[in-house]
Amino acid sequence: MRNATVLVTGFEPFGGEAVNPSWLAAQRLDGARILGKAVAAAQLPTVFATALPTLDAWLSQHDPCLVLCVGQAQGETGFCLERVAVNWTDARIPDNAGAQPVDLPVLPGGPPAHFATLPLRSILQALHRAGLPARISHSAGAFVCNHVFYGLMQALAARPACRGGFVHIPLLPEQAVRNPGQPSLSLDLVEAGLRIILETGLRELPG
Ligand code: PCA
Repeated sequence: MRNATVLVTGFEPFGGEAVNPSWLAAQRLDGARILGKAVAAAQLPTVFATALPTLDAWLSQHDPCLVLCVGQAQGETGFCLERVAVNWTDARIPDNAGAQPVDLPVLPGGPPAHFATLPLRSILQALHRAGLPARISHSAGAFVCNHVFYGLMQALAARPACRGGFVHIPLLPEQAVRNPGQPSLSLDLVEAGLRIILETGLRELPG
């Protein structure tokens, strides 16, 4: 059956961290079935030069009906449902290949911004009903996550049957121990929230 796959991506650890909860949580969903759709998880490099080619390869391989990219955001207390990806890069730290692009577009000549096509309001309400902390965010930053979110939505413009979006998640409790004062969320709760996001997104797919 075509369009039966859900693609969830997470990132490699970056910025000196040993783990990235986005990948640990995505991995837990690999092989799951949600509302009859098979979930495939893929890891993206936290590298400007290779993250989008890697994502494109996964899109071609799976031809998904829904894509959720997940990234870690230190300082966040809950799920940040990203509304908008901007065509701009301003890396605060080097990526995992040592590149630190500043004041450069993601896609020269591309539109200034792309919006997520997931039903963010319904997802927010579903997360809150489950007692999970969540908000809608209007900036995914200007590092690799925004870069991937922008590239994802640019790619999905050519795949109108596929909906997509990006969610940032907090550090894990074990990461917060090494980053005193930073809020955190357990991997179990992150996994539970991602399942809710995917289920709500699938329920509201057109057709
Ligand atoms: N977070 C970074 C990139 C990889 C990740 O998990 C970001 O917010 O851009």
